[in-house]
Amino acid sequence: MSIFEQLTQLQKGAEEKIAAAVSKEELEGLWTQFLGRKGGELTAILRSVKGLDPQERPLVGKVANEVKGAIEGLIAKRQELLYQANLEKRLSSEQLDVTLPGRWQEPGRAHILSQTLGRIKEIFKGLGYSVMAGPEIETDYYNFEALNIPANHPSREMWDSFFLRPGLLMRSHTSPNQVRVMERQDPPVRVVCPGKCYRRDAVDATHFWEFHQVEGLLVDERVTFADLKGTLELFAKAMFGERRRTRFNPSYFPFTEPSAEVMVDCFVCEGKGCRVCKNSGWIEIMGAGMVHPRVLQGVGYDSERYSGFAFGMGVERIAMLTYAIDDIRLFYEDDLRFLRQF
Ligand code: FA5
Repeated sequence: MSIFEQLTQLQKGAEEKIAAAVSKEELEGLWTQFLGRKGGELTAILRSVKGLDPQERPLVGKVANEVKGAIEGLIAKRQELLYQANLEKRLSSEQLDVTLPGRWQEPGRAHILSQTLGRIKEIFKGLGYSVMAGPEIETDYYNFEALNIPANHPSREMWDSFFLRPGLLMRSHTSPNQVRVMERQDPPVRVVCPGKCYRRDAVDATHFWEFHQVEGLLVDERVTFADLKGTLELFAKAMFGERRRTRFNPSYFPFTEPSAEVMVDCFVCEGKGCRVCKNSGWIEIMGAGMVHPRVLQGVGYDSERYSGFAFGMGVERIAMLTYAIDDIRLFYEDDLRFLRQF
């Protein structure tokens, strides 16, 4: 068989195989089989060119190039054909109905108590306070002793607590943070400490067994009760608006002297008296007072030189006043119909 016949035969064989190929991989295999540099059938034929008449060589080379071009062209064409067929198959099997409504992902949001806490912190940050946090599991020392509430002191009943074991309890207020902060730093101190508290209180519209407080503490030279009143009145106006009125009632806390209860007029009845304010027209939002000298001395402060005020506000009560919510239990029931409103 002449070399030209060989080449023609090769091309014919290739044409048949390429036309029958059904995958990209198969086509790649055919390319190697016919045109591969090492061991390809065309290469093998061309090797024999060496023994040819030198005058025939250029013609053989030309024809071989044509055969190569033809095979490459066929492979490319077949590849394109297979690709299109494959695409059509996929398009018809993976149908997409663009008229279907999308899957709605409802964006989450901060719980209303977190939002309220955020606002309280912002207001005090604006007044130059820093924000700190302390542990929820507290020792008897920080929760009571260091706050001038010795064991068996009758005022411990004010904080009916969940004890984990003797000497260790779920903190019943955020006031232990006063001591923790003062132990760590010298005056001047200006700090708010938000956090969860736990008490064995009977649950009603304004009491829950877990709730949040924000403790505030300011210690410096010449701090007076007027500073406390001014600060808290400013806070109440920033938080509730100019319309709400505040009132300071004399009160008692072992760690402040004098002490006060801060009340805001009831948002439900506007002070006339209702279930929420227990007919008093006022809702208590925090306890406050001038830090007792014994507490200052306990952390090594010079109580002659320094004085300070402290307050502890209930975050739930503040959220109730801000958003006109008449039952504290709503915060903890995880009812989305309620939570989605804020
Ligand atoms: C205290 O806990 C004091 N540590 C506050 C304080 C701090 C006084 C610094 C002086 C200086 P009291 O028990 O009154 O005080 O609680 C403070 C506030 O926490 C209350 O005004 C109320 O808003 C909130 N609170 C107390 N108990 C509950 C409860 N069971 N559920 C929801 N809120 C509560």
